[in-house]
Amino acid sequence: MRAPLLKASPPHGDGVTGGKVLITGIDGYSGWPLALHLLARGHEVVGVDNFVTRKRVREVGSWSATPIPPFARRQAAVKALLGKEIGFHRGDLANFEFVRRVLEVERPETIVHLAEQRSAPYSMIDVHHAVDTQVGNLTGTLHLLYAMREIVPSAHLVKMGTMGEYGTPNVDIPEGFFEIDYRGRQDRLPFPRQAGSWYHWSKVFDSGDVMFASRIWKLRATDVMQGVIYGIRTPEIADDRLLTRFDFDETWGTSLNRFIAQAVLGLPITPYGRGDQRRGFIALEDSMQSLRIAVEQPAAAGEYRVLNQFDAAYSVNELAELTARVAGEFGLRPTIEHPPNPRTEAEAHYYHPIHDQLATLGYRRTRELEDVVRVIFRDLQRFRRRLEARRHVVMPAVQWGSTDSRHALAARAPSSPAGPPTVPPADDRPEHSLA
Ligand code: USQ
Repeated sequence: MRAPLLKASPPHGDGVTGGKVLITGIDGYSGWPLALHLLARGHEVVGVDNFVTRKRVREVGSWSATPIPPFARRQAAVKALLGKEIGFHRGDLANFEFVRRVLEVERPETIVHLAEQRSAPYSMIDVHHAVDTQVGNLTGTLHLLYAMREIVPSAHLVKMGTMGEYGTPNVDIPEGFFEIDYRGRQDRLPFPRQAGSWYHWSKVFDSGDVMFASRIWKLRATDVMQGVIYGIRTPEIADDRLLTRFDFDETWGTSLNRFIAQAVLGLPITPYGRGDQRRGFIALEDSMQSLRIAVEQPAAAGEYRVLNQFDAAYSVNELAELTARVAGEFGLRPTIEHPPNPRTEAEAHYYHPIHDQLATLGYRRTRELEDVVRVIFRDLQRFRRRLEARRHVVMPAVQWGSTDSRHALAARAPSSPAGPPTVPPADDRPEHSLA
């Protein structure tokens, strides 16, 4: 069933009047805060989602630490607290007719495409999860590209990619392209991709498809090479009714978010293996700022623009130590343990990606890592009961070296005799009739 399409209220906010933005994956960790941020900037926002992230997180026995109400209640909260409306179409990008219909009805100026399976460990569970990830992600992107070409050819596609497409080469990582001099000839070529999971490879293939479509059809496209995002709050998320999801289990939680949840739970903080693997990180609020900048300063017709989006690179050891130090301020004394690395990845390597383009477009870092970590601790202490109920899904089970981790996942049992609640609180019930 499709939620009624609402008419957006006239733009207001801090002076910026934006065009209509369609966010695919609006119910997700990034999609929801982006919707709130763009509304505050005066954009009209319409979303698409099939609620499959909620379903997949339940599949691995977890839930968001923050309670996430059904989407209609999220829309109602936006109306009550911000006086704004978010249009919404429930459906799956795997259905090309659905994609066409949404673009025909909405005719957005920008499409921010976030509706993809976003977990590396989930894609590594077994062959079915690998196929589900790659087929689903590529199908959705191709359907969007074809429908854009046909219906809104001058719209701008902001596509969520990942820094993980590049891997960890022993040279600097440019923003998408590099100049090469080979056997006496020169060219500007896409920088080699060396992804580290089936999920990350799906983003590589997506990037190729978006680059090709922008070339043959003169589409405008920005491919955002997103680093690891951390945090719960943005300026628009002051009221708990507007919270975004916060995953902490092994499959859906990302490293720093997980480390803080582990500290709150009294579990060891888990930098995998040696812990010197480095990644680029960015606070949720600044990630929203970057995406908004990409929306408001679109790529030119036929341009395939690549933005590396992160603020600073940290090793997971550095993040673990910082987490343990800030935990002390909250009376917590977590230990740091190094479980055998479930992933196949370099654990000590050169890492120097360039990230200049967003700054050129006006991006400025506004959040310091340590401050955000404190805010997360404060929030997670309030949601401790929900963390406790799922503490058995925190430690790693999915092994990159195995072709089938389903049994390891299924073997995880609740550690408390009471186990997790069998009936979630009313505000966390899944959306009905999931696509
Ligand atoms: N790691 C640990 N301990 C943990 C969890 C992770 O040491 O408990 C390590 C991993 O081995 C890896 C690093 O932390 O070396 C990053 O892992 P992550 O789970 O924080 O992030 P990742 O799996 O790479 O994926 C996340 C998002 C994905 C996004 C990506 C950006 O789930 O959607 O594309 O970050 S990036 O990492 O730059 O590719």
